[in-house]
Amino acid sequence: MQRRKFIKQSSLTLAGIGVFGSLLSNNRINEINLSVNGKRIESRIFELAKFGVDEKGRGFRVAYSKGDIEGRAWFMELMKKAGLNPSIDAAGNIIGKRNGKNPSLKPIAFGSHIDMVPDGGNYDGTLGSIAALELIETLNENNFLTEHPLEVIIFGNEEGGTIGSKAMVGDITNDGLNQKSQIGLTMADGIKAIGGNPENIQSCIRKKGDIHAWVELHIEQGGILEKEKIQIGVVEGIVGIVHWEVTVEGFANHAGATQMNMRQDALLAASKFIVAVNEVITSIKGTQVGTVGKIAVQPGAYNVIPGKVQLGLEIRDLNAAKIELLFKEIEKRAAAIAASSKTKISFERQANESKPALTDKGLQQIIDSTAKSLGFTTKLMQSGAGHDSQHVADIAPSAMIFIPSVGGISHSPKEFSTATDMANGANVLLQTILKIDKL
Ligand code: HGY
Ligand code: MN
Ligand code: MN
Repeated sequence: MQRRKFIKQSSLTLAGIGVFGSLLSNNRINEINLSVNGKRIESRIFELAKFGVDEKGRGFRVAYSKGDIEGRAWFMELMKKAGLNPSIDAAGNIIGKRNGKNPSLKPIAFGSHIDMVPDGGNYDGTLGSIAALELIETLNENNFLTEHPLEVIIFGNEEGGTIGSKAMVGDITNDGLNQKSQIGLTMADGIKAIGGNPENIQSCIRKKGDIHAWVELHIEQGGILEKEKIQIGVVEGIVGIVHWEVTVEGFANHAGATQMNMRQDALLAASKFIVAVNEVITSIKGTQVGTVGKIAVQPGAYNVIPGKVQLGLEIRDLNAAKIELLFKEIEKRAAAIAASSKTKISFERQANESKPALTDKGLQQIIDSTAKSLGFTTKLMQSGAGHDSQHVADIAPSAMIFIPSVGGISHSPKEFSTATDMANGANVLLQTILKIDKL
């Protein structure tokens, strides 16, 4: 009995060593069996959402704010625990690195951003960032070593003009650094606040060839995938975005004593301008969009005719020339409105614009075939939202994976994606990275 037991135990032990041994011999696991921990992704989405909540309970982890700094510190702690040895580059981007078997190969990079718009949602950018970390932890837990080194990149200030990714590809200018961020700091001061070094911004630049490939997982932020009941979006192109500060100058005067035909009402002119923007943008076929997203009226009193109005104009399209054409039309309409209302309408183009970018066709195919091999439905589509990927595309083959946004809502506290969709997206990202690694 004793002997039999001993033999039984020893064979189990041997078997154990055999299995354990094979686990240790890198990658004996069939990578297709690797899959992410969906619960951990979801719980971290809710964890990160706690940073930057303002006194009204609104999500306010806006770039360079206290919430952004705290959220980044929390994320970097997790990166440290995952062995990524996180650092912050001169533009404030967080970089985490994992060795591969072959250090001579260029890194495969993935990630996104964790800053948000004011009163925004909990999934825009955070999904791609948390999923990137999840990939590393899944590989760690399975002792899986890729051929290529891996890099997790969390870009700084995506929402305020994709500042970190523009800087990484050498596209940030002094004007861009002096432009005001959402919380009123200049971009340069904001970069300093998150641990960057704007005086030495060039040091963060990556050249063509420095990154083997870049893939970003992101929520769609629109309603197409949900409407067509498709699980995975394969992004083919990302729109260009241009912003203008628009100033309408009239003449502030007494609202009671000034006859209607004697007024230079800046807000009336601004209102006609806003309608004109919508008319110009919708006057031609296509998927272009144009928005006046912010307005400030001076002096802002019942009994004073507005003397000055500041507006924010944004135009987006996959075709940069069409953006210029539409803006020219809007300028013409503005001149006519100014003349008829005896006001002055001027435009100041903002430095931090984004060019349209097509994603890499080869990577699109890998994402598509990977998603299908995991049993998901897919759709090739463009992104109406801007992303860091459109800048990384300047220096490396880049691609994006979308998952559905419930109700097509984003940049809103109502933004939501299901845990299942998030895990689906993260698994497509994981298997895509492993496929790229083997090519
Ligand atoms: O504005 C955008 O399109 C992106 O969410 N930053
Ligand atoms: Mn985003
Ligand atoms: Mn966004």
